[in-house]
Amino acid sequence: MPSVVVVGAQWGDEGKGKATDALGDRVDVCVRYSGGNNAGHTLVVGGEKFVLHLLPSGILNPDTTTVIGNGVVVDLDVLAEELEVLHSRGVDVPHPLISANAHIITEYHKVLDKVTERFLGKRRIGTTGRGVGPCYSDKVNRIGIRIQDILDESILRQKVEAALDQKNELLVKIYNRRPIEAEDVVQSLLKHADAIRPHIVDSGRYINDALDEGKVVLFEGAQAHHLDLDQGTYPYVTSSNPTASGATTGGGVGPTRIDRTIGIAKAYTTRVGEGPFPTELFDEDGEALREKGGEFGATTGRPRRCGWFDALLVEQAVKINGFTDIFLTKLDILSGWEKIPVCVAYEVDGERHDVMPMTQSQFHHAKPVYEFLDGWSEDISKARTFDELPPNCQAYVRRLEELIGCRISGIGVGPGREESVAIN
Ligand code: 2SA
Ligand code: GDP
Ligand code: MG
Repeated sequence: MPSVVVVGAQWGDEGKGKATDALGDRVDVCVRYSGGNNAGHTLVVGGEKFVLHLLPSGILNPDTTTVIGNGVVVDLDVLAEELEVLHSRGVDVPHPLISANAHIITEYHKVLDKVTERFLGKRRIGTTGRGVGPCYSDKVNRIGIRIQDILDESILRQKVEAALDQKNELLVKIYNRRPIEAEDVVQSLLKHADAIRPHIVDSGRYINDALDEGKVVLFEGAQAHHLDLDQGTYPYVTSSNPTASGATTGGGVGPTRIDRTIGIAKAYTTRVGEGPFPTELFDEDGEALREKGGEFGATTGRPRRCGWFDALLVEQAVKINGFTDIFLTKLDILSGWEKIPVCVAYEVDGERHDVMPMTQSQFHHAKPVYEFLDGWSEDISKARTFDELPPNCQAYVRRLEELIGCRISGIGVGPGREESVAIN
């Protein structure tokens, strides 16, 4: 597998971190290609839990070089803190390489993220409040601050001042807040200059050179297909492109360089933040999934909304991303239900839809049509081969494969690095 992209197939938190880490011993270079520290990727290694926000999930593999790609937005305080926390826990990881073209999340992005959400009130997106959306909008508006700007103090100052001319108008006049001082922002960024300078790279060249040398490169997505700015449930999305094609723009490689795209799908569905969710449960089953699955935001701690597996959602992600295979996570959480509902179609205003409807208003009105699959009661966390899974559990996996139109090549049966079933 010379190059592989890992993408969330639902609304995030499918277990991308674990899947990325588990592939680790075969990976030479692990690249984060989108998002920022809105992500929370959980790894459990030797019984110890690590939650990474900005660091690529390959970082715990000693032979893997990690890269923060140009498509990522970087909060330098968070980067320094994440490395420090790992070091203080005795985990001696090297500093990741950082793309010179990655954008920097500043104080004013974080303030704007929070005040905009408050201003939107009932129409809020439910962001993580990490400044991710405002940072990406500055990138698109061509007033962003990039990692390379740290290398030139006078350019950095000019850019921060130009951006703040605009932001302070907004903060003071619309949001009734105090203005932000440009010099405070400049100094808060410059204090990281010495630490990051040796690690700044032309990441596109670096990654393509690695591929030319036959190295294995893994592109790690954050968030998920249905949170993608273009493909997701807009406007309830994040401000980047987590989909597989985002790995090419956010990693700086051409589409011909990608060999495999793995979709990570949870055996049920969760969502955090606002937005439509047809199979969402408001009853004791939803509560049980949240409790058993530990479904709380890995960044904000917010309770995740929980519901049954929605095959239309994942089938859409399979189609648009061109997944070569799916890794199905958290199947162990479904042990104990007599019948497990799976959404196989929607009913929208009396009409049946076998694939995701085209428009936002149809999707908002979609009612799930369920097929009820037989459950199993056994603990499956010790299973390592498909044959070791109970027959009903095997049948659940096979039925999902049919419904989503994609091969399931692996199954997660627990949070630990080793707790997986490989299917050949
Ligand atoms: P943002 O902050 O601008 O990216 O928020 C926009 C929407 O994207 C959602 N989003 C996420 N959804 C699931 N998981 C994410 N990471 C954390 C986790 C979430 C947390 O791993 O649990 O801790 O709350 C993530 N990041 C962004 C977000 O909820 C908005 O719907
Ligand atoms: P990510 O954002 O996609 O990396 O996922 P998160 O880390 O936010 O959430 C996934 C949660 O499920 C984490 O707590 C993981 O440790 C856990 N997890 C991942 N795979 C499995 C699995 O197969 N079984 C169980 N029980 N937990 C898992
Ligand atoms: Mg997460």
